Amino acid sequence: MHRKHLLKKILLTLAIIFSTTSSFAGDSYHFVHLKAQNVEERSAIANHIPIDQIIDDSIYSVVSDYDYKIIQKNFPHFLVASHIYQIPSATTNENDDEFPSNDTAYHTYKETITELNQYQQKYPQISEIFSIGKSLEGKDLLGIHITAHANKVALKQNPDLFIPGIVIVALHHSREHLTTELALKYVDHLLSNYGKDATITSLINTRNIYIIPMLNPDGGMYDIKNRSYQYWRKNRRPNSNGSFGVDLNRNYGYQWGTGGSSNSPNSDVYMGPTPFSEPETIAFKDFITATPNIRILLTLHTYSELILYPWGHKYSGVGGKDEEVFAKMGQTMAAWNNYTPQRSSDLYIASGDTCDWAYGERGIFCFTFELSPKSGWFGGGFYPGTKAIEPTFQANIKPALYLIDLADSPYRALK
Ligand code: 0X9
Ligand code: ZN
Repeated sequence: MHRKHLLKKILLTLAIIFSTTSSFAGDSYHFVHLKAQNVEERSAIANHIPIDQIIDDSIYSVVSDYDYKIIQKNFPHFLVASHIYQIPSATTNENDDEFPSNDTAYHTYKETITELNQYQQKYPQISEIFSIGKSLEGKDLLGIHITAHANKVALKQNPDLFIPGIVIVALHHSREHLTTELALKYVDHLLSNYGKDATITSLINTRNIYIIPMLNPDGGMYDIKNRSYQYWRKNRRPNSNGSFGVDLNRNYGYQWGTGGSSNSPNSDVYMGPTPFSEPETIAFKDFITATPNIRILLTLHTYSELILYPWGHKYSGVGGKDEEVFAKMGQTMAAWNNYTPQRSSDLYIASGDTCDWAYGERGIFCFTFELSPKSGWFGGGFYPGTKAIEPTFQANIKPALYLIDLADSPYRALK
């Protein structure tokens, strides 16, 4: 980037950060820039804080006060720069169950449920809402099952019938709202093209497609509290020490707590007191376990534009043919969305994530997409605005159709 232009952007960003500082401030967050030379150094950092973006030897993250103190204490030599951001507290009586005014195109929990209901009403022959359980605060964890009616009838008669399944799940992390939007766009595109587009018609006729747009609705709605973004990541579990939240993507029970997560409840990468301590991860695990036809899982996160696959808890790959399948599928999808395909642990070690459990325990070919933007501080990071929704869908529809297609046998990817 041109130097002058870069300087202008930095000043603008700082102006935004400081102009949004309220005199009735709530929590503060810190935008941090760290330097780490290699994956081992990054993994050491990942034991304490989330790593949002890696560019060469730089790490960019937004961290809570608590996590910032941990960095200052443990990694002062890695810290290059930081900016404090004060989250504005409520100053009006505005309805807090709504996105900030520029982003009302994003769906709240209620709007998501309404949307799913409307789809079910409009397309009763090929869609059905299902619930996998309840969130900690008691919200229904809803999904939509897309398949031809004939499949549902056949499955009822013979539950052992193999109709290949895929699940797409969004919003493990509260602030990653773009993932819910992509999930809803997928639903709309699939349903509205049935009987019109030959590929989609055939996929709906031959697959069980499960889409769960909000696995962490408590966190997602907390993140838009007072109609200003809270930079919230975890669920809303009241922890024993008075802090809140477990990182749902560190709470799965495969090699849980073996690196890249924290046992401190205050941490933004808190693993929880035990594996599967949270209603949201339990519900998702139980749903997968009860749906053995699922061969492929896509879990949506933001940001950085990456396609990730196991392992996440150790540096090696899964080995054998499966490793080839993961790599080939990753490369194929990357050609469409222009994201970077890689093993999760090439970024940093993290244990207890969805994909390590899904593959390690259930043999499911599981991918994590880190959606747009590519860049944090200057690209919008977790809050890229309404303008990011449509391009993110356009970039990721082909990868989704490819995954749905391969759900009968992911090994076909190698043919
Ligand atoms: O750290 C995470 O949970 C994911 N990134 S995010 O910025 N959305 O929080 C990535 C998980 C990838 N898994 C491993 N690196 N093990
Ligand atoms: Zn995430």
